[in-house]
Amino acid sequence: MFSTVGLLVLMQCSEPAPFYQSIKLISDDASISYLEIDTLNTAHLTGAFTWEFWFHIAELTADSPCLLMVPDADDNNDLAIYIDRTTGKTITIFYANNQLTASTTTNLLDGQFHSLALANDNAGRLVLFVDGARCMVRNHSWTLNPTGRRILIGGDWDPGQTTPDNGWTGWLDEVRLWTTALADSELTFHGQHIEKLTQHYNPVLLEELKGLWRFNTTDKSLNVVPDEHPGSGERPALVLHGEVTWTETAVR
Ligand SMILES: [Ca+2]
Ligand SMILES: [Ca+2]
Repeated sequence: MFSTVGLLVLMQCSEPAPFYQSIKLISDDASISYLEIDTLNTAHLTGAFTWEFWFHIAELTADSPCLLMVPDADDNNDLAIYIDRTTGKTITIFYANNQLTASTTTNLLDGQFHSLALANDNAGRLVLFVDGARCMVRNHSWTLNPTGRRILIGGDWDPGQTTPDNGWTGWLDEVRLWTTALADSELTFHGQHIEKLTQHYNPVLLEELKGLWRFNTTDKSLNVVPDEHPGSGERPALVLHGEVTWTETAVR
């Protein structure tokens, strides 16, 4: 029978399992590391959507770091997000091969964690938020034409090429995909509160969350990141490519 003293000794001797809270991508000019969504329903990509990223870019390659690239059938930028590698304050968005730029007072390359969200409603309103502050609003009539495959996070495909580039070294703490344009007030809240999925409990809104990759696990051997959105439906996984490691580093 265990004595109380014996149990205390056992508890003091057992190490808590490390908890990994983010993914580290390690890239250089010779080869980049990235995450690829195995397959994504194109209906999640073409209507109203919000992409959200919490990330920390620590080291650059010779290219501007790419957060997201959704290619069309020719591997052109159907939807893509790049950060200017010189200032860290200009963000270039590609949408249906159209190029937009946004400016932010925040330097996204200052060695800190940041959040970035891109939301598009069904009425042609596209907004970009950085750390909870809106830095672009644009009305458009463009239509996306994604294939649902070869979607990269942390790099891009150049047209006609099979080698990904525009990588960077740093951490991803969380990525989310919604099939609705989150309201500006919601995006402001999310910029400061990664720990909450919604500002107020909202089961209707949560049904629009179709991809949730938090990179929180005790299992460092995983070579895919499972989707863990709370509702039912498809579970697109992120496949790790290159030098990718689980780390205990997190935003919070
Ligand atoms: Ca490129
Ligand atoms: Ca995380």
